[in-house]
Amino acid sequence: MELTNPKSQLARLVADLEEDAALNLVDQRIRAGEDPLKIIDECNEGMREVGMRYEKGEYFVAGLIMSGEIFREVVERVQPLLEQQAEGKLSGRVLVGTVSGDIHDIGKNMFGMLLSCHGFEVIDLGVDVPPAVFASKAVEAKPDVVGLSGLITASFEMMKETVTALRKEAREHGLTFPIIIGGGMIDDQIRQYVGADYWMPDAMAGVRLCEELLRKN
Ligand code: B12
Repeated sequence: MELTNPKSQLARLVADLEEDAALNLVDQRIRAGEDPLKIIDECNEGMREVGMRYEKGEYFVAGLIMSGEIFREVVERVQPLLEQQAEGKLSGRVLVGTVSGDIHDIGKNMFGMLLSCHGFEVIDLGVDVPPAVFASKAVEAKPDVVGLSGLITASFEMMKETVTALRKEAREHGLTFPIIIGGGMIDDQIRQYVGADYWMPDAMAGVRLCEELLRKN
């Protein structure tokens, strides 16, 4: 198998779907006191490589599923460390979900987990959430921030519809909440297209933005 992006050993093991070896290495690095966010970043890099191999036809959907399972197990291992490091001073409510038609939830779950570790109340609507459900839940929960996740191209259109539905309901009910979008392919051009207020490249940056937005209010 060709290695197009052999940056770190952990990223390579995830990319090669070497579950046991990857998890053993994660355990070792946790014992050595490494920053859990660095471990997650390297796994993320491995996941991107899995996606590239899938695009090239070197992996099939089973490879995507396997990589998702490895990532889930890594998160299970680092989550207690992240919880220990939790700063949790501010409190605010964040409504999160993956938009309609998209079932990717690893990044969204990570955003939610890090928010909880930083003292936020998280209302997670899950995956494949229709725009109308997002909008009605926002009216019910009155969140301080709404975060939409989407990883596939088709999600951009759905994010746009979701932002429109959220803004309409917010106007009608006198609510104001900023909308942040995130997911592997999101950039500022997509943010503009979708009409969201912000986009963030990773979950931790999203948490910092939520903290900043709450401080401003
Ligand atoms: C694992 C995986 C799957 C798993 C998902 C398991 C799960 N429970 O989520 C399964 C097998 C289900 C899957 C299915 C499919 N997948 Co898939 N999948 C992936 C893969 C390899 C990794 C995604 C991942 O979890 N990465 C790790 C997480 C941590 O990264 P992340 O989600 O980007 O999140 C980070 C940031 O983006 C951010 N973030 C994410 N959301 C949010 C939200 C907010 C508000 C904020 C602030 C931040 C934030 O925080 C995270 C950490 O920093 C990607 C490859 C890739 N490059 O992303 C393909 C990929 C996304 N999949 C792809 C495809 C094509 C599919 C399928 C259509 C395959 C098929 N033929 O069935 C289906 C789609 C099903 C659907 N309708 O949604 C394509 C999409 C291409 C496109 N242009 O649309 C990709 C890019 C692979 C590729 N290169 O071709 N997939």
